Amino acid sequence: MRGTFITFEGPEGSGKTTQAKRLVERLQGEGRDVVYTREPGGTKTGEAIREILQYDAAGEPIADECEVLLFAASRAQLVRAVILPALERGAWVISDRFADSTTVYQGYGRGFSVEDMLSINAFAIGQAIPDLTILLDVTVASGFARLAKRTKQQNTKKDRIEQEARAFHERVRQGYLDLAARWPERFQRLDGSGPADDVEARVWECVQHVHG
Ligand code: Z5A
Repeated sequence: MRGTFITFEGPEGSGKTTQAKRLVERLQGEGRDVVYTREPGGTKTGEAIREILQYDAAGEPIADECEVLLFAASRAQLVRAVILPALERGAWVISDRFADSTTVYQGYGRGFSVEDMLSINAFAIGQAIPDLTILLDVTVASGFARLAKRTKQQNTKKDRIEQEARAFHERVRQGYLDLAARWPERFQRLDGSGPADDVEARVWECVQHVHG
């Protein structure tokens, strides 16, 4: 039997990584076969692409069209090398971002045609369509505040897309809300604000519905 594919989406600082990892631990605690992955990345090819995308590792500005295709290339590799094999053996796959990120960041954010982004995603993902997409919704201001705190605590620098203007991130958030309304059977929009334990409880309740 095919496994279960859950993706986490949301604006910066919405708590995707925190909650995706907590869900992995919870499912593993039940003795389930669980694979965690993240985008861009998750394979050797994908992690090399991530370095280019996040920190201009190639040493030149990236054209917006190139950015779209690099995200898609990373995803295509992840799907064939990790996600589909795991689903075929019946595992749970939990992904920290997936195709919807391209639709909102490059479509709504950069201004490319949303339908074009959907076509590129369809080519990249093939049969790897998520069973459930958890949209962790927070305001742009609160997501930014969490990231500012982390940047200060860990002395890290902002990546290329984090540096985009506030209006870009507002379009991204609106894009997610539009996608959640367009595909209500796949998306679950959850309030990502408040303590992480409270958000975790909301996520777990939602996952119970697809629990095999
Ligand atoms: N991107 C794209 O443009 N197109 C694509 O197709 C794809 C991606 C796949 C990936 O960056 C970037 O690529 C991203 C989108 C773009 N751009 N940006 N900007 P990433 O993977 O490095 O970063 P991210 O996905 O945006 O994640 P993030 O910024 O690290 O946030 P998060 O994963 O949603 O949150 P977190 O890491 O779990 O938590 C952030 C901080 O908040 C951290 O210090 C936590 O301890 C804290 N936190 C978490 N939960 C809470 C609660 N509940 N209360 C208080 N504090 C909390």
